Amino acid sequence: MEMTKRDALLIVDVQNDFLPGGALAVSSGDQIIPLVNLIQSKFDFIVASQDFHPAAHKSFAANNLGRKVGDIIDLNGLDQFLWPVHCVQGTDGADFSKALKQENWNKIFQKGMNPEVDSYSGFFDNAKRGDTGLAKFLKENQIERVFICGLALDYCVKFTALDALNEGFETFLITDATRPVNVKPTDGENSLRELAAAGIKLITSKEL
Ligand code: VGL
Ligand code: ZN
Repeated sequence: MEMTKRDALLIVDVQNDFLPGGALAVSSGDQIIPLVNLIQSKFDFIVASQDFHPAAHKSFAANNLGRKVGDIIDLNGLDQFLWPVHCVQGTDGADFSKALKQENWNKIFQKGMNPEVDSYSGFFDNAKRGDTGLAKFLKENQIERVFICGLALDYCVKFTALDALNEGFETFLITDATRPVNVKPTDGENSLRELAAAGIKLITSKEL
């Protein structure tokens, strides 16, 4: 593929808590890191998202009396799957993996700071109210195509890709540079099907 100045790489949530040994580990999530590092060399413009919760975030089962991980509650009108405590601001779990190259990043977009709403997408919270400013930043920098990789395919990668498309970017998912958390074993495959049906182009890193 011919890469241009109008292309951006979006690296979603490659943080310690989503890696093996972390609080919300994605199986084989660490395997994408060498690939993400390699892919970065193809791009002049790179942004990363960072899941960055306050300890009191209501998406954590521990902050909902009598609830456990995997329960679904109503959180301010939205169905909320309850997660283990993860990516808490100031903890090692919220940090990017040390194996991940960061020196060429243009900007980091943090999300999930409002304790009353979860935020899977790097663009907007799940209620579509809070805006991280990512779309504006990409547009100000004349970006037209976004290439997405990172964790987890079935949550933050999926919703970031759908919002990117919705914001008018030609959107590519780099399928070998993502992994699903698979709350249900088919979530990963279903996400790929859903993204392709929406008009997101599925490519492998070799095609870049
Ligand atoms: C994520 C669940 C909760 C993700 C973040 O990065 O995919 N998943 N918070
Ligand atoms: Zn989270």
